[in-house]
Amino acid sequence: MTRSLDRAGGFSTRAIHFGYDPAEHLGALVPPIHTSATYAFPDTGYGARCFTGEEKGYIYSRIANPTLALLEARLASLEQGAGAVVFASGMGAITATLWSMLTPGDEVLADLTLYGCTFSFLHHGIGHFGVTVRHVDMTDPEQVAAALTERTRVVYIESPANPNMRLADIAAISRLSHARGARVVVDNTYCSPYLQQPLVLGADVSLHSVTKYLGGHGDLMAGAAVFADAELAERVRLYGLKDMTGAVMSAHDAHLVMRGLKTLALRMDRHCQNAQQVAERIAAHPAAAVVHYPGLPSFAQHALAQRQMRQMGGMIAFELHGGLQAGVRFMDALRLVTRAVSLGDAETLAQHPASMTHSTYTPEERAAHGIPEGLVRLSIGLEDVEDILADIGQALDHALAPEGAARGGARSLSSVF
Ligand code: 7XF
Repeated sequence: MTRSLDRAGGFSTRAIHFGYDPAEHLGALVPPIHTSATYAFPDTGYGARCFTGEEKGYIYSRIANPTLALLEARLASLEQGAGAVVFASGMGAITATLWSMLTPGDEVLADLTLYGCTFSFLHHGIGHFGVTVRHVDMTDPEQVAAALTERTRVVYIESPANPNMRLADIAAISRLSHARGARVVVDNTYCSPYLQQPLVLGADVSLHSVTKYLGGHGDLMAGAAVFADAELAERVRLYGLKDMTGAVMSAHDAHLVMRGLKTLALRMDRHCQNAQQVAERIAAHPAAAVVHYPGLPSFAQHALAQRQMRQMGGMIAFELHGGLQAGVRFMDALRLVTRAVSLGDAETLAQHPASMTHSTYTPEERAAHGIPEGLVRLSIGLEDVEDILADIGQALDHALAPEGAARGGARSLSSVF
């Protein structure tokens, strides 16, 4: 048996070695980057058989590429999937997967809170093509059970949800949904494969913005979908990727993602340790009104988080007394922590969902979907925790309403910016 066929080993061992044997590549320790867009056929018949699927050879890199294939095999191994497909972005993964799973007349049952562009794709993208979208509060599996109909093809979840950290019980919702013939798609971006394994919990598809923890360094855009069913993976590759979106990951980025994967477990351990301390510090500060972090005993779904996630993650959301205006004061006072969207980078990042990542919702939609105007989101990085704590501490002190400042909890965005 060659090393490349050896499926044994723990998470990090597979993240570093899975699917690759240097002996098959001139001894090269690091897998080569195959930049070729197209592949030579030894004769016409071989090329034709590749197109019918009788031969498994490479044809064209929008369909498959050896560097991407190695990353796909690694991701499938890490999440115990039957197959994986990688994409040019997380939105590429989400749109290609949903285009492939849904036809006019079908219904998507989605959790209340979703990342802004996912919400936008459902309502202003695929929703325009005869697919109905309904939202229920998936923190309560009973509401999912009551809402499923014979038209429900896809149940769509983020857990923890971007940006408010609400969790969904993936195992319970998968059981309920499968009993009614629906498939469960989980956006696992906030956890990465290291912290949560949706397919092991019973889901059908695990999606990632690889731009985040998997890449890990804020220097690439990429996405991935891991599937429990190899046939669905193939459909997404040959329809959603090849024909509908063309959202192909570049081989150079696949190389960077594999470099990031080698340290995923180490980085996640540190993100989680740092975030736990930061969440506790914010919760203890008089400026804080509410802190959403699964590792806090005050978190409503703390027990579910402990059951479902290996550790409690690197993301925190909170609201301050004084609402939106206090949140803006906090953000503008930050010195080390960087004001930026995205997450999962080495740098600690702070952003304001209502005016940034979730500005695709109307104010009324944000209110109905659990996204307060004053919510602040932190992606806790890998810096020394004392430095993160010091910066956040001084910014919280600053956010405590200065002399004479109005308490602005109910103010609109336009009156603040
Ligand atoms: O297409 P992308 O690689 O940016 O990934 C889209 C995406 C998908 N799922 C989740 C849970 C996400 O958070 C994202 C991207 N979110 C960034 C953020 O929330 O900061 C995007 C910045 S606008």
